[in-house]
Amino acid sequence: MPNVPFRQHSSHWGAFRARTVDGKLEIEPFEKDPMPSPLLRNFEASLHNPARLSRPLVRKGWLKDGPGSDRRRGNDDYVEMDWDEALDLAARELERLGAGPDSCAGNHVFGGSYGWSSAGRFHHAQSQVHRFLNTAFGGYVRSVDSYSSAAGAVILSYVLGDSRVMTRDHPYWQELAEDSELVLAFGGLPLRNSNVSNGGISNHCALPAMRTARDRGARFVLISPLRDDLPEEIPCDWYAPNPGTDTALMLGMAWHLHKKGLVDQSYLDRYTVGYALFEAYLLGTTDGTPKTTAWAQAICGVPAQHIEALAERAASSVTLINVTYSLQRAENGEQPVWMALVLSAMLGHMGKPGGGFCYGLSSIGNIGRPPLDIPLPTFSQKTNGVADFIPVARVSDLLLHPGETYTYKGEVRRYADIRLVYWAGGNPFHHHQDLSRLTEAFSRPETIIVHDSVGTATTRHADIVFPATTTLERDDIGASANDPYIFAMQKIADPFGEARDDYDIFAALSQRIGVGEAFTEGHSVSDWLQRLYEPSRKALEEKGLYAPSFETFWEGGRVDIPTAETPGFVARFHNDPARFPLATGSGKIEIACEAISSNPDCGIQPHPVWIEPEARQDISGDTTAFPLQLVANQPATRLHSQLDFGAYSVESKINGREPVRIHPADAGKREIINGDTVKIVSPNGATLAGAIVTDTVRQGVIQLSTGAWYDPVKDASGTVICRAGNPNAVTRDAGASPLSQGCTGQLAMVEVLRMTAKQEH
Ligand SMILES: Nc1nc2c(c(=O)[nH]1)N[C@H]1C(S)=C(S)[C@@H](COP(=O)(O)OP(=O)(O)OC[C@H]3O[C@@H](n4cnc5c(=O)[nH]c(N)nc54)[C@H](O)[C@@H]3O)O[C@H]1N2
Ligand SMILES: Nc1nc2c(c(=O)[nH]1)N[C@H]1C(S)=C(S)[C@@H](COP(=O)(O)OP(=O)(O)OC[C@H]3O[C@@H](n4cnc5c(=O)[nH]c(N)nc54)[C@H](O)[C@@H]3O)O[C@H]1N2
Ligand SMILES: [Mo]
Repeated sequence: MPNVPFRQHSSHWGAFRARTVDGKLEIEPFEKDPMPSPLLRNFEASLHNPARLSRPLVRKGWLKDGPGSDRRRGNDDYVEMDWDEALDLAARELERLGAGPDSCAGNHVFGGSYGWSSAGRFHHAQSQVHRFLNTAFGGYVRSVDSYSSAAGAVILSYVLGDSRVMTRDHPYWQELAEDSELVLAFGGLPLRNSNVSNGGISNHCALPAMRTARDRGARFVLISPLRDDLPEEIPCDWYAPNPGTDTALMLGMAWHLHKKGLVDQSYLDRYTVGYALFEAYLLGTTDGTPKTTAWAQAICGVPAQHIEALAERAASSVTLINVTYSLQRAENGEQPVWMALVLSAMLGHMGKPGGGFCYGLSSIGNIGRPPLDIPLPTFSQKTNGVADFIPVARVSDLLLHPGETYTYKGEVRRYADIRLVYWAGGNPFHHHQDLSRLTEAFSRPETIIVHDSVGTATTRHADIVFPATTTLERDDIGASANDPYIFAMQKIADPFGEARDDYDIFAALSQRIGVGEAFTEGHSVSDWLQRLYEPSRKALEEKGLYAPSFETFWEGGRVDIPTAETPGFVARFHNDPARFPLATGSGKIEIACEAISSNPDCGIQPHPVWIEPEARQDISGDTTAFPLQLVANQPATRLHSQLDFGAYSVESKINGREPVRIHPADAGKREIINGDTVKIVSPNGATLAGAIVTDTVRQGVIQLSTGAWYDPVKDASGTVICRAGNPNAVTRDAGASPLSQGCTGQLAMVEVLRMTAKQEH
């Protein structure tokens, strides 16, 4: 047995030590992690999978006919090139588009480059591409908010001051473990999602916290279409409202609290504004419809007496109301988040340990863990001289409708005219909605450049593709908000083929266009890692804590960092609202919001309301063409589309396709049995998937996770069908509302058909 030492590393799904022996990867999870993530198993395949890109690729049509709009993107051949030749070609094209010293041509460059790439504070691909575009073009058109949280983040910025108030500093898992009496889990508390945190996670503490709460006698209520959105070992009452109707359910609860005199008026008076206006809506004074529990039942499908019992239980316990991100990744996604906040305020439990409102607990692993007390290593992206941006999920609109107007946060804005798209570390042909429409959008720019370590549907729509190393193939520093370590991320394996670090690719391009020194500042990677580490080390030293030199840190593999002991924002506000006001217009929680009501371009009502989603509008009965609700949630067996070819992900597939779960009653009607290949169709497209028939999903709902690699073919009628099971083949590309324009990919109306063996081929 060769004596290869294990080396420290870290990833979005956990810290670990690893080594390669005879080309095979061996992994030991971080010894202090109580529940290491099974996603670590996907890494092995990353070293040698045929999907890896080895050499630069240039699209044939682009080489032959030059830059320009081109419908062949997505369906063209590529030629392999030497690095020097490909870099020269790309640099000439960047110069043609205006790159160079003192350039200010960034108005026509889209560099949002949304995506999770890999953990690591230096090789973070999005930071690298942003720094490059700022250096080469003086800036770029960026994107704001995230696919994760847009409708929720935007509404909370108006009515609570900032969504980070809830995601960074309250309530903690520890409070749930020790203090909550009743947990209302909208969207559940899915363990699979808490496996992952952007930048890394060293302590998977969600299940241990839920177990402690359970053993103490706390009760859980799961409000979700899937039973396994709460771990099976946690007993719960399970309510499965129609997806997208939680706001109606919450309004029913609110109405019942009012009727029974259970509203905490003194809390509302002290900490909130606008309740009277909301109450008029609740009681139907303003619109003639009282939001009774019977009214709520007719919309959400949960019986009125259950809604009433739930409201009464919530009023008589210390109740934590958690809303996962999923609820707001939908049409009018602002409403359930805002309404949950209002319901919490009516109950008066906010500010009590273990009580109140929480946004995103269990959506991302590090939410609900105490914040850190020192700054994390940061790589400067330099300054973006272009003010223009898009809400992140409006990328197809941007490329298809240059010059046209749209609204965002009460402002009327115009889409830029984009000539160059540069993407590194994201996979829009996984993450964006209505991929047929995105294909059309990607035909428009003059040139598209993409870096990735693997050949994805996105690289197949690019003109120039540069092969990047993976995290295992380079040194880096790992650190993440709310995670109390800085990890050395030591190189585990040599780069695949001729793959290069994103940094080296950008350095080589920068040099060719005359901005090399500005991009690298003359530093090698190891110089940069030491520079990034130093401010954190210094902060530790100033606090009198163990602050090892870079060399000692690197050898030891990690350094502990302290968590903040000071009370969080929410606690301070509740202790003294006059002295510690929220960053809202009134300084208080806004049940009705003046900034929204005074600006018609906000386009939403001044308080939370129930709005029937357009996509759901004619689903009463079985007569419509698309009667089933698709829930397109996060995958249990990988992160997004990353390492879909890894062992853990592959084991979950059915005949090589993503599994879709369907209720026995819905399957029976369609003569679908376990293991069948099915076709999921919507007005926007179609995808194949492998059926699992199970009553863990609510009747009327099917569930297909995101992340299977988009693999489109056209059938005889010209319809595009994805063969792998990517739900974005069928989702709709519509913004959540005129206020946030957020991603609505979580839900879609569909039909499911059984495929015969003949149809499959
Ligand atoms: N229908 C529907 N769609 C959704 C969602 C949903 O709920 N429903 N959820 C949305 C959400 S919340 C998100 S966050 C998005 C996620 O969407 P993305 O973040 O775009 O998805 P990833 O698969 O993580 O894409 C990361 C890409 O970066 C590449 N990569 C990894 N490391 C490196 C590196 O070092 N360098 C380079 N150059 N590339 C690298 C990977 O190979 C991969 O192709 O999806 C969204 N899409
Ligand atoms: N393993 C793994 N973990 C991940 C990720 C991953 O790709 N893989 N991605 C990470 C990222 S980037 C993000 S943003 C988070 C996302 O975190 P979330 O957005 O919270 O996660 P989802 O899995 O999309 O949805 C959670 C659950 O909400 C339920 N749900 C859907 N619609 C409704 C509704 O209308 N009402 C109710 N009550 N429930 C509903 C679904 O049953 C679904 O399983 O996850 C993170 N964690
Ligand atoms: Mo996300």
